[in-house]
Amino acid sequence: MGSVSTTEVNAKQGNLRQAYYDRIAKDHMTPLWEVLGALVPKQPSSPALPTLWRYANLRDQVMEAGRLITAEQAERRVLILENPGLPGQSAITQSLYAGLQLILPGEVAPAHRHTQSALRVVMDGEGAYTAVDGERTTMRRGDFIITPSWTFHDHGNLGDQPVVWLDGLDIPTVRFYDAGFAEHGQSTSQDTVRPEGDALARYGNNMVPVDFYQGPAEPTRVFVYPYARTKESLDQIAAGQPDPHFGHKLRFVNPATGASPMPTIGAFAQRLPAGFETRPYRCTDGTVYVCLEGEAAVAVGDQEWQLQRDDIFVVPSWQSVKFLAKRDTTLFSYSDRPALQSLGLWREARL
Ligand code: 1HN
Repeated sequence: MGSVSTTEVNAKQGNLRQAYYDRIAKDHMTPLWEVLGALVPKQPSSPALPTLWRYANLRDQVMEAGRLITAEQAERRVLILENPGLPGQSAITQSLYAGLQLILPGEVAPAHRHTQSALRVVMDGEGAYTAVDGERTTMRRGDFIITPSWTFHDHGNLGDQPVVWLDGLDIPTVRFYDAGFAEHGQSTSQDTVRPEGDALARYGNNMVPVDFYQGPAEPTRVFVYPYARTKESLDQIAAGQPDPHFGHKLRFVNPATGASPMPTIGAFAQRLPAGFETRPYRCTDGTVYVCLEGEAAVAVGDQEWQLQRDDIFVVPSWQSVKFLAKRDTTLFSYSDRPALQSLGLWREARL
């Protein structure tokens, strides 16, 4: 009797298994042992790629869109910043969306609401407003504005300059949970029911209305965090010692609870003094950064960029990030950190 080699035994066993997999696939079953390692990785390895978008190019491209379609025709005239590792998914990380929106003088973006939560960071131009549930706010550079889940919102440009902002939404998160609802408003622009500044005065000045008690998961009534205030805080704390990993970094909160302004998206503002180099850091919340001021070298995983004013980049989950500021640099960032934290999935490593 000739001996059978191990290779032959393995080949035969492989064929038998494959035939079995093919049979059970017809009944919608598949073997765990073939995918277990990929399902339960030792550490995150996001398909999202570290990516930089230069503002000069973004602006040229969105201005061209301005010649091709009106804001009203488009409903929202936005170029999606799509992660090259997530093609066709309208996603910048697995859980978040980013887009650059343009509104030209005289245009309106009609009122609607949806269960997706949104934030804006104003980048360019003056004279536009966003209205959230009946109150307008004038959009100024660096302002962080939110439209929480299911709040009516519309935009308009009453000035004479194009206005550009970054939109951040939890679109992939809401899609993952199959929880998307949307509807149009009754009119193109909402009727104003409160004067500008009302919400900030009532809820954003270390006080709340006497009979106001907020549920823990409710979004904040403060829907604009003016850059003037953010900058004032950063300027002040920058007189002190920077944290080795963060420089001077603050997170935006719902002032009534201390929680994130919205449950699915967290936002941060950060100052890196000229010449300061951060130690490498990573965390499980994939993060989108905007360079509001300054100039810095940034290393994300194996990528390195010379960051200029208004450039946008993404740090996927568990990729290390490290900065070297060439000048005093101010960064805005947003991520899914509050969602991960409330699910017990947030981790960080200070390297
Ligand atoms: C949206 O409502 C806005 O209100 C911007 O400006 C981008 C992307 C997808 C879905 C809704 C806005 C959006 C969006």
